[in-house]
Amino acid sequence: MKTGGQLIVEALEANGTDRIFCVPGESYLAVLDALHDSSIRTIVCRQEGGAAMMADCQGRLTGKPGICFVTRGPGATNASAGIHIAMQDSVPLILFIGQVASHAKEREAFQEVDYKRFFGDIAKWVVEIDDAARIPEFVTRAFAVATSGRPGPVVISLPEDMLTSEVEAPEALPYTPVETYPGETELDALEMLLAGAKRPFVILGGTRWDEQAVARMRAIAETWSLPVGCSFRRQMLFDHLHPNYAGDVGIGINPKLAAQIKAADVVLLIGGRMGEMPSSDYTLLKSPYPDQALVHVHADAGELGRVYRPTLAINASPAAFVEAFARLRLAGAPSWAAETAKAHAAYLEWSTPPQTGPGDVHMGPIMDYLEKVLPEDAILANGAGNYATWVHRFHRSRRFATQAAPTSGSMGYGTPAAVAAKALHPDREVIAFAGDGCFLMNGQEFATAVQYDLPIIVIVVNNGIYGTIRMHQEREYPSRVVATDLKNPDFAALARAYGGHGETVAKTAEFAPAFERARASGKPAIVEIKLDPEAITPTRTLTQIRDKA
Ligand SMILES: Cc1ncc(C[n+]2csc(CCOP(=O)(O)OP(=O)(O)O)c2C)c(N)n1
Repeated sequence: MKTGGQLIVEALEANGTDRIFCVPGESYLAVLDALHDSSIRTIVCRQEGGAAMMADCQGRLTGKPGICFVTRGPGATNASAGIHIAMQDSVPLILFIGQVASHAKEREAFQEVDYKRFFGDIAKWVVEIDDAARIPEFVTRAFAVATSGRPGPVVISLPEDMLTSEVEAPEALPYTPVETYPGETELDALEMLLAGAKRPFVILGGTRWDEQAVARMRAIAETWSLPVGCSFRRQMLFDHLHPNYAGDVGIGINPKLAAQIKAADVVLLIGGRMGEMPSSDYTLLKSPYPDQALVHVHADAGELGRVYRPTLAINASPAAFVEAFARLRLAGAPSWAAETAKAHAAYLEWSTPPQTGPGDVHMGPIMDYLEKVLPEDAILANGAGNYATWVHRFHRSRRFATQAAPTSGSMGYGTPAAVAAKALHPDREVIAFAGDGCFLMNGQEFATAVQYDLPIIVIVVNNGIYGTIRMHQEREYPSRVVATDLKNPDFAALARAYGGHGETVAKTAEFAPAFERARASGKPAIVEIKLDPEAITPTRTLTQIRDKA
């Protein structure tokens, strides 16, 4: 006989879980108690949104579900921020929620929420376990659902009395990963399409990639001289210094790259959904009928033909697809090789930062410095804000599993993601970028970094405004500023108050020594950059935007 709490922990162990992120609650004490006897590492966080984002980052970097435990009601609603991110980003995650006891259900008991309804639209599957004997079945199924097809978050609600009940249950067996391979017919059709192509273009996106798949894709690009772009916030899928790399298909895309994609005759979209942001609001590829012949490769058949009618639909995971694609050969030399080289030259020009700008701190030289000193395997995390443009446009990503940024554009992601990344890879450098607005959405997880001795460096780009919104505001309603000014704390002092290391950078030249002191401190650190709010984009000032409105 075992308690529900013990069975949950055993099922997690059986499925290979080695850590969980949580905020405790009295609703799932029986699970916490079972964790006491387990080798699973428990990372206790400061807010459930941060905990869920950590689980998302774990899932994003490993391809295996990140695990998060929260309490009912307020815990679950806080965690929803991370669930939405995992959903939009196709990241495997399992959120366990302590639920009210069975006798109290449907009375709007203390902190009671109907999770099927609450999470219905932002989770892949939501289930409540009423019989502890079925825990092994449901937990293993949750792993299968979270990782198969298009991965995503699963929510499991755990009534309190179910967790304390003692039952006999079958042993939990690990989930069986499901692979989806392309068929010979699809590969023949792909070969034919590429044989007739004059201006092909490859866009990589989505999840279900791994290091080997990325290496295979690189070899394919070389064999076929294909120009390759990475979808919004999927830059870790292709080496940016590779001569076939054409650029980031994201927000504020290089106009030359946009023109190249629009003019392509065949677009090979591997793994991505080509949503509103990467498609520049459905203009690069038109929905539902693209101008280009679209080959769409996706692990979930439900995504094929959902937004774009593809010329050729291939239901396969990126990893399985590139394995098969690597076996195809082109007859003769590709006619587009010169265009591919030109596209890379255009990328290099686009990703070279300006060296000056308004104010005393210039982000261009700072990005140059980071590019020089950060190792190729450093992990960069960020949330949303105009500051992120500096990272996405000027960081030349080299390797797989080095990026953690939500395509949902959720603020507050960078700091918790960095904590999870550092816990996963203590030997690698982990840098979070945040705006002043972004940081304070989940900045309290800096305390988690201190608690677990995880020396992340958070670069807070402080311009004293919710910059992105101010930019839109000045463009749409010039000089009518509402709700976008911020009065901020002293971020370096805040870092020290938490027990970390703090630095303030008010001039460009101060950045390098400040960053090196942060690195040498061996502590979690915040490096605050005091950026002039006029430096709202790498190329335009707020005043220019206002004057042009
Ligand atoms: C959770 C969340 N809330 C609100 C927004 C809307 N939003 C997008 S960017 C932004 C401002 C970001 O400000 P900051 O982090 O200071 O960066 P900056 O743009 O100034 O560089 C806001 C409020 C969002 N994307 N996510």
